[in-house]
Amino acid sequence: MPTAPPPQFPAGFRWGVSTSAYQIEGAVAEDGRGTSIWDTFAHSPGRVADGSTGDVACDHYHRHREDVALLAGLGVTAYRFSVAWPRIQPAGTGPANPAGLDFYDRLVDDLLAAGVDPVATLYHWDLPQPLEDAGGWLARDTAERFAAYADLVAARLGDRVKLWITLNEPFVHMSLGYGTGEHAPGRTLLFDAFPVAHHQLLGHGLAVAALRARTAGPVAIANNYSPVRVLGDTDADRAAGAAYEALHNRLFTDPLLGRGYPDGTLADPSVVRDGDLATIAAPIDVLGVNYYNPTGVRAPAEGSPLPFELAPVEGYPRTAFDWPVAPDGLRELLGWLRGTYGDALPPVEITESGCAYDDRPGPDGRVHDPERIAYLDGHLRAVRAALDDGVDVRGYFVWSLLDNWEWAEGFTKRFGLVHVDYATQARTPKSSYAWLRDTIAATRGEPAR
Ligand code: PNW
Repeated sequence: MPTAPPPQFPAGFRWGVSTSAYQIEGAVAEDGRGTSIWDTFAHSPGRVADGSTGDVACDHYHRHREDVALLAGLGVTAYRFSVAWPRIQPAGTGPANPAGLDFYDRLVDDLLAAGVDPVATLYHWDLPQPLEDAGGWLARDTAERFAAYADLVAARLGDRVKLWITLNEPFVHMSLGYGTGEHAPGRTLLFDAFPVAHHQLLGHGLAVAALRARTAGPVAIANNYSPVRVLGDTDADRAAGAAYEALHNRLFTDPLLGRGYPDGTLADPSVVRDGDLATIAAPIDVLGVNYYNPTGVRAPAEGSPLPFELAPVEGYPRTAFDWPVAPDGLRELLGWLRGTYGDALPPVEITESGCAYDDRPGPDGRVHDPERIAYLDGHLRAVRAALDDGVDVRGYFVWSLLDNWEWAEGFTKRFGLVHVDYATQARTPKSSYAWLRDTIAATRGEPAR
């Protein structure tokens, strides 16, 4: 257990937790919600580790008041949730479904009443199935549809949301959803999935314009980043590291910050049309950074279809996901962003950071998760170090408030500060919840060091 006093953060530093719609809401057939690609995928045999689906998940749709009370008790200043596109437009196009907007309207009001700033992500991977049937993110039209949906949400919530996030982790959506097929929609196109990158970024740029027209912002995107550790010291190893860095860290950032696509990625003029890069580079107010771990990269074996090979980074404790616990990687990543993009880098918020452990209530009915406390303590200290390095970090959101439905891992991975018993939906704060509450209280509102 950490014993050193918590680091201090600048006044106004945003303390938050994150969730996403399909992972917590359930109520998939209520109030006119349409089907998403994740409903289809989860209901297809063999796709999810435990055969589970998000049909009920944490039943947050019916229990959101209780969950807002948990946020208030934690003392966070912000809550990052996602809006389910199929609740707003069941078929992905057309007028808004009022009952869908009503749910998020109530959630936003309840958050504000509890003193918690609503941070809304417009897209956390739950594409309306009819849009996938029309080509999904391989189709340019989906970008236009996304902006029209953003407009509908902004028209209703634009007066109260304190930070807008267009897309969550377009890299993971492209690579696991359309590249390797581990996520919905389950397509296996490898590098032929690149148009999915461009159409998501184009959708982001068009949505930024829609949000600017309707709201005072601020506007962000949440990218997943992983510092690259080159394993091996040959030129081929270094070239593999650079190739992976272009794909994971630069493909979704260079064009946002006005540099166009990295060499060797998107050059096809039938995909990238005149004017697109200017749309994508519309200024954003905040760059959301989701960080979990560094990636080990080395030269591929001969005949590999990929220009790199991924390998475990050794020398760290590991989570239940077998991900290394590497807070130094967060400091390294923030330094890399600042060093690579310089003054073009907007202020940063850590929009996800967290870990899965095999948490179960003990004989006392409580969940003791000292590993998660150590994880959060280490990563907060890494953010403090990055601030001292001169990176403008404005907030830190823990993934996640609740144990929830972890995509292809189903219910087998628990990321929450609050334990959920899925049989009863009982919520039990873990010891990390109490630790974070006390840490926020001890650091909140202090003057900058
Ligand atoms: C993120 N990977 O997903 C998501 O934004 C969350 O919805 C998710 O629950 C959380 O991280 C924990 O996994 C990721 O394979 C999924 O590298 C997979 C990967 C990374 C992030």
